[in-house]
Amino acid sequence: VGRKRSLIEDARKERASGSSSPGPSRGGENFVFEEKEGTVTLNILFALSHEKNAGFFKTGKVFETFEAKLLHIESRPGRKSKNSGCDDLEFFMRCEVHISDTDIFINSLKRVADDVRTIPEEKVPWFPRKIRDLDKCNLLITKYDPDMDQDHPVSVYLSNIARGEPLPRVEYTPEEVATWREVYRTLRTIYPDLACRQFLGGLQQLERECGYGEDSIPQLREVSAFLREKTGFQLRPVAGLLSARDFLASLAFRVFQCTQYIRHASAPMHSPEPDCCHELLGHIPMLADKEFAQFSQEIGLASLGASDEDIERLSTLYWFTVEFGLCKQNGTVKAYGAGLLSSYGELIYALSNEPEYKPFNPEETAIQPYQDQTFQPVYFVSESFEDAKIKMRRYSSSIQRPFSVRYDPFTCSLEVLDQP
Ligand code: HBI
Ligand code: NLE
Ligand code: FE
Repeated sequence: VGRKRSLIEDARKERASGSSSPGPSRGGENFVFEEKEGTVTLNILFALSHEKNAGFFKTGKVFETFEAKLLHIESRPGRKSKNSGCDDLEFFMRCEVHISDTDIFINSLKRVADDVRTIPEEKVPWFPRKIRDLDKCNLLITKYDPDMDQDHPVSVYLSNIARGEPLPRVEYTPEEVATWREVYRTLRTIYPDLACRQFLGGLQQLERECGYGEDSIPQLREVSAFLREKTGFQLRPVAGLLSARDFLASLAFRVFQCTQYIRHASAPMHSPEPDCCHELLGHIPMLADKEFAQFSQEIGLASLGASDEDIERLSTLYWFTVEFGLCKQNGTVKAYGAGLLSSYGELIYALSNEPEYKPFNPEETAIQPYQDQTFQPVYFVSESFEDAKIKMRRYSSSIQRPFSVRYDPFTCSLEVLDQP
């Protein structure tokens, strides 16, 4: 406490002598944000030149003295090091301090470090700009529980888009192929009555051109090549559930993240989590349709840099359309959602008169609570694909973002245009 007092005194003297600008009280000229319970969060950048190298520990003392709660720390070679060859470092620290200490804290840092600056909070969450940035999404897997499937080992491969590696082949066991056969055979009998036209068309092409059938589990490598020719979508193997933000972002690049393992043999008719039956039978035939591919990409584009709340709403919309959507065709209701088309149990149930139907309307659908463990109690019915696409576009354009994005298919990258 004594030390803190003397630092504060020093800083006060400095301020009184006019060597640092006074500024208004709370935070002064510094960027402060997230004010809560008397503390503020600061993003601080500073450099330590070669001569002041021991200075890092002095800055640590300042943090200690002001009881700054460190939230994040990063270092990188400083700007000066490039020109002069000296090995200075730049530090980025995010921390919480008491509101009333803000100015003094920063002035104290200025005494031991160079180029001390506070920088405003990033208003826009990070998002991939180039297709190769999707490789950075590897580590953000949530909910993946390796203990879940002990008698059912999962080989996890993550391929790297940037390196253009061929998609890994998986040797499925005879038991796994038997599960696939059962799923394929039972679903295949009910598709003609219950699946939408686009799905049936896609599946037929896959059977003709891509070796789809009950005897073997198609490999992502072949399926990805097939899809690229049809709609430009490509597949990327993934070990389990990604965060909704990462998952949706990949759609913006026409990349679909696919699991490669198969559901447990004891429950072939429904799996709460995605598996290769779900991806290959539910999603792939739909992604071979141009209009649906476009619809999927547009959800992805709308998600880039969106707030957490908007991501939540978009993933709910994704859920009730791409996963569990129903649409009218020739006066009857058909399934186009992948979660339905890969689950014999839920496909029959969704098109029975048990569940509730509501008309698809993005504003309302986006806030419908859902659960992912068993059948949905409510489904949303679109008048047609075209109708769903138009409504979704209108909804997406109402999402507030300080920029707009345009996808350049030639470079597989985004043009981000600032909007003041
Ligand atoms: N991750 N691998 C994978 N597959 C999904 O279908 C998936 C996901 N993460 C999030 C997610 N789906 C849902 O939140 C969607 O509603 C976006
Ligand atoms: N319920 C689906 C199935 O059994 O195939 C999977 C849904 C994944 C969201
Ligand atoms: Fe899915």
